Amino acid sequence: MSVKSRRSLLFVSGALLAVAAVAVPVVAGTAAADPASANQPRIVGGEKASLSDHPYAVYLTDAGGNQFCGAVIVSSTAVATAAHCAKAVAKQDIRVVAGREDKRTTDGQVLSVSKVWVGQGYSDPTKGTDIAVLTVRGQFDQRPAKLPDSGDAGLYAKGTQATVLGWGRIADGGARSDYLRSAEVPLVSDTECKTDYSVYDQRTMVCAGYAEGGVDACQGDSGGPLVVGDTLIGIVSFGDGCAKANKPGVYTRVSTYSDDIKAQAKPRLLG
Ligand code: 4AZ
Repeated sequence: MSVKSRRSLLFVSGALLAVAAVAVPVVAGTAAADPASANQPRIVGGEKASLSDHPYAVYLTDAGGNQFCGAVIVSSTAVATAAHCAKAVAKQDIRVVAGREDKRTTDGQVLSVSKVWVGQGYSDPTKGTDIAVLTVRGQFDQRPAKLPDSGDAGLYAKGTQATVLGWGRIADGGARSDYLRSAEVPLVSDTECKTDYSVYDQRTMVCAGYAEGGVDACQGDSGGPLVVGDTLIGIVSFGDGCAKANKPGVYTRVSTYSDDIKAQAKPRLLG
């Protein structure tokens, strides 16, 4: 979520208002020269993506079918998402939509949620541990993303090109994207991200984006995947606006939570 919208979100109690505040996409934006839009995400790029390349990309809706976040399949019965997404809507109202590239269709599956696990100690995206696992009723038809293991530290090297995926708003103040979109963003070093964000914590977060801005995740992409190949390395968490120079997207560092995610993702007899 955006640093600036976070404060207002804390005072919103209604689920629908929370959805509206959380909800907006994957953007490739430019820091607009137009002063009227300089402070808002300006989505000028990114591209339509295919679920045949990224079948594990899913989105979350409320009971009314309004998309409010992304998520990613991690087993036949579970998705990972951001903790701030899991907490935005009551468990009984969360739906996981899988196998649907275009929100206007009825393709794929809509599954309800039987269990919500939130990372231990989570309080706020800027304090880290913005991770949750939702167990669904039923089983996904799509294959899961891979989780990083201890041998995958190299995936987090500065400059690694990663892919962020999501369904979100793609025009300044406009409607969210009907289609899944993707953008390629390079990973940023811990030292650089710490200069960009004083709250940056290299144990629980990782940053991606160009110093000049222009390509980024944005509101509504929260909870969605940042992948290298089919390996999930990040979960969209927060940022200062979207696609601004020296304000890369901040993602939950999935490798820190691989064991927790695996434990939660195990198919259970009951659930
Ligand atoms: C959000 O509000 C959000 N530019 C997600 C990602 C970013 C900013 C805001 C990163 O969901």
